[in-house]
Order: sequence, then structure tokens, then C-alpha cells
Amino acid sequence: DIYDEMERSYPARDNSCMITINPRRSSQLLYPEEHPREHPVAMARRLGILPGGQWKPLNCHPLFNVAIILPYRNRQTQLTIFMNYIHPFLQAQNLDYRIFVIEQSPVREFNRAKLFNVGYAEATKMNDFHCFIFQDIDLIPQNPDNIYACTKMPRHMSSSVNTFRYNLPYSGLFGGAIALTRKQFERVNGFSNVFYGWGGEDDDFYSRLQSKGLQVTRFGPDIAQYYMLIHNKEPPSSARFENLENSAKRYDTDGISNLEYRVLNHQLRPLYSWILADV
Ligand code: NGS
Repeated sequence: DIYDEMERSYPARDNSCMITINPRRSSQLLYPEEHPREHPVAMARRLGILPGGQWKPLNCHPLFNVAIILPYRNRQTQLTIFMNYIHPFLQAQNLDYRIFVIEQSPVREFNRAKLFNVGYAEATKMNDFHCFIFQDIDLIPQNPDNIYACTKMPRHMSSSVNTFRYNLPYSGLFGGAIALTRKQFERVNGFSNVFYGWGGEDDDFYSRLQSKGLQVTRFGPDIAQYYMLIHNKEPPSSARFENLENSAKRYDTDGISNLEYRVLNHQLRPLYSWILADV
């Protein structure tokens, strides 16, 4: 049972939330682009989402406390589809959650990994989150059993993506969507900050986990299914292989330990907390 593998954020007690999954939901999820879209304010009101994209169940005690960190730049359509889709999905899992969108200011190349570090740092200032999901907004989880909470081992959540014909392209892939407890994340000093441009930062993160002897886990391919929203591909960065070659030297000095950035703006939007960062 996958729930035996979960790392609870709160102890079980009387009236702990049961995770009840309605299997009929999964068939509704297939083409998220065609999902009817609701105005964010109307959606927040209807679903009882608090400003900044926070929610927790009120009729039972949640077992899992999660910060969902989404790096972002210039993908408004995907972001709208993702938000419209993800809140009902998370609520069906009875999580105590909050969604953070970390937008990178223009000028420099996109740095997905550093934005994750910023999300971790900002979220941690606001609340003692137990579990972090780091994920791309173009990935839509298709199976409601793919619980958005942490496991005893760091988990690669998106091992079965439609664009890879639902196969894992290589065993060390740790990109897309991942779940780590705060402890696991801090143990590896977070992500490297040096990966500007596309590619390699997730491979670097995987080698960090390995260097600390942290095994990773995956749910079965039927559960870990994602649908990727269509967008233009980024050209890969030319520095990524060089960065990967000497990554071992930087594990302890490059990460959340030396993280520097400026918050240029922030807002509690109806469906998420928005942070604009200069990295
Ligand atoms: C590898 C990249 C990873 C990337 C993975 C899947 O080649 O960062 O492909 O990419 N590593 C390097 O470039 C060194 S995907 O097919 O999903 O676009 O996550």
C-alpha cells in the first residue's frame, strides 16, 4: 500500500483525514486544456481557498502539510490551466497545502533550480512546512492516487509522462515533479544555484542525493502518470555538462547555504502566493 510509504507531517489522531479517492475523477483529468476554466476569484470562493493559495480541510485533521513550489516565467496559459486543475486535485487528497509561484525577473537566463531554492527559503520564512513538492507547471498529474505529500525517501513523482509514452527515459531522471521533506532537502543543501538555462540541474540534484546515500522512490507508472501541456522547447544550455562535471566539488558550498537573491515584488493572489525574484 502506498500510504505505508508516506511520511506524515502530523501524528494520526481521532478524526484524522482519510484520503478518499474517487476513481471516477481520473477520467475527467485527461485533457486539461479542455477543462472549463473558472475565474480565479470565483474559484477561490467556491473552494474556500485562502488568499495566497492556502487551504486545509476543516472537517478532519490533515495528515500532510505541503508547500508546492512552482518556478515560473512567461507561461501564462500553462499557469492558468495548472491552477484551475490542481486545487480540486489537492483538496480531494485532504492536504494542508499552500502553493508558491516563484517568478524569475527578466534579463538572465531561466534558473529553475535556484527558483526552487528561493521557494524553499521564502516558504520556510512563512511557515514550518514539513514537505516540499518542487514541480514544473506544465505537468498535470493524472491519477488522484499520486498523493502530493512526502514519502520516507525522496520521491520522483513524474516518472510516467505522456510525452515519453509513459516510460521513464533513464533511471536517474529526477526532474519534472519531486517530493522531499524539509529534512531531506536540507541534507543535500538544496539545489545548485549555477544552472542558468535549460538542462542538467535535476541530474545535479540526483547526484546530490546519491552523494548523501539518499535512495529515491517512485510510485508505479499507473499512479505516477502526468500529462504535459504543450509549449515551445527551450534550447539546452551549453554550460550544463561542464557544471555537471564538477558538481561534486560544490555540494556543500553551492545551494541553500550560499543562496542570494532579491525579492522584487510579492502578492497573495487568489490561487497562489506570487514572488518575483531577481536571481
Ligand atoms: C536530460 C537533461 C535533464 C532533463 C532530461 C529530460 O538530458 O535536465 O534530459 O528532459 N540533462 C541534461 O541536459 C544534462 S525532457 O526530455 O523532459 O525535456 O530533465
